[in-house]
Amino acid sequence: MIAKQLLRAVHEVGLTAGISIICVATVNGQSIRPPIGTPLPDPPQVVTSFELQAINDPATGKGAFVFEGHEVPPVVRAVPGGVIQLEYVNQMSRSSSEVCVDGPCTNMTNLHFHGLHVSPEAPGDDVLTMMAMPGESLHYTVDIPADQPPGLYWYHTHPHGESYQQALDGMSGAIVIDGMDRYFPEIKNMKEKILILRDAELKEGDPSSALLTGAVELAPYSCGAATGKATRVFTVNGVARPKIAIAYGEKQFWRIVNASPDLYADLEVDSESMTVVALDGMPLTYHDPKRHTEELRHVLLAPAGRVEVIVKGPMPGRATSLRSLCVNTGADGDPNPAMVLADLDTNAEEAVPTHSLQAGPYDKAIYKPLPNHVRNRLERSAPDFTVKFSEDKNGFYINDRKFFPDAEPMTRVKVGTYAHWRVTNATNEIHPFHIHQVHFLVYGRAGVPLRRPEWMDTVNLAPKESLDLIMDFTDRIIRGLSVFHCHLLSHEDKGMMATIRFE
Ligand SMILES: [Cu+2]
Repeated sequence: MIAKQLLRAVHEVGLTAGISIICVATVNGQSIRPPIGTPLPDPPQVVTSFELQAINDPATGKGAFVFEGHEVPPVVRAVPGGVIQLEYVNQMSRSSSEVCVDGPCTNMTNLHFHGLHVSPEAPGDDVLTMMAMPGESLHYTVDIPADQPPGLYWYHTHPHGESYQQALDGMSGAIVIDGMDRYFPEIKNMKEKILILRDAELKEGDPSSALLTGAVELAPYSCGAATGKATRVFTVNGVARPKIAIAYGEKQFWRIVNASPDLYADLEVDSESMTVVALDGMPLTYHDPKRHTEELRHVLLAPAGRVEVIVKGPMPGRATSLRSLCVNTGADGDPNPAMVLADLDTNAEEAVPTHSLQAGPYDKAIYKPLPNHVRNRLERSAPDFTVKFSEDKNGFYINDRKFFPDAEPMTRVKVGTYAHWRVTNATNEIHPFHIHQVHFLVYGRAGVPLRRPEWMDTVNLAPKESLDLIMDFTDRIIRGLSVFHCHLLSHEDKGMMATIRFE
């Protein structure tokens, strides 16, 4: 109730002032607060050739991306078979006010193109040797294969030891590989909305933090086994609880990425199921032409996860919101309470005209069924490789080792093959497993087949859970040294990452 009153007050202040941005920038350590309750902004879009600058925001000192003079990272739109050309200029300061794992952040930075089946070597999706210190630049040429599944991907920085802080500051953006309508022609006539979930930090005793928690109706009670207070809420395209314009009964195509370094989103639209068409950029039908969409009441998006859904506008008189439900992160996990992410608003104006889907160069949908004999063989075989996540007071480990850049690769795999991997979580908190450049089929839990196997590039592991995966190493372009890691980026920074050689 109080939350609703607060939100109303916020709206009224905004209306009276004739402006939409409420909270004011303050100096001396207080951050600039995101706008609350305004229409969902549509991020700018670029088609594959552009310059991006990394800076420190002059008011807050936080890391930020600048594109065409504004601190709004663009959505990169590309097609299968296309190329992303990106000049990445590090203009961050040489002395940082932010603290990373090993002391003050050095502001080194680079980029990862999360989920794309591209080369892990320079000048592509290389997070190991490509690194820009302040004053330096990197030129990326990312060749996208012709059979890249069309869908939602994203780019974010990946400097080991500083990934968490840069992701938390919002140094990330969406990538859309066009052509989803080849698989689901019905989306061609729908408005597309790209929703990027990031974080706004809460500070004890800070009045604008109270406004934020009220606005998103942050659940005051702890949930699950985690203890302590939530320190963050989600924003959507930089706004806390934006309004998403949608007409009664109108179907829209929403592409949602969780760009938080460590908050989980268990997404639900009130009183409606969501029609899921793709997970982690992968159309559900990509490996199975007979499969179409999936009606789900809620979808868990681990940090870095994406989902693409068809959402229907609410019936008259029914207030409908997009929410994140409570996520039980485990006894050693961080609190991840329920909150409202956005409101579906049948009266709201579109913030700016939405763009239409771009057609790819290919007429037909490409499918890549997993051969039955391969699947049967791998599912019955012992794992080719096991990943064990563990932690203690000194750090976070994969197979009892902390990441060390000069170490021998933890594993080597043959390009052109599929492999059975088992990922296990020996800790009392959840961790999302991610491997660069590769999608995998999550098909079993503790040796028992899952009812609904899914292809993903980031999968959550519950405490003490063990999952069986079929890794797709068949893309010939993916060759060289790469990494797999926990996508709770503070864990990655503290060692939960390892190298793999595709050879
Ligand atoms: Cu982790």
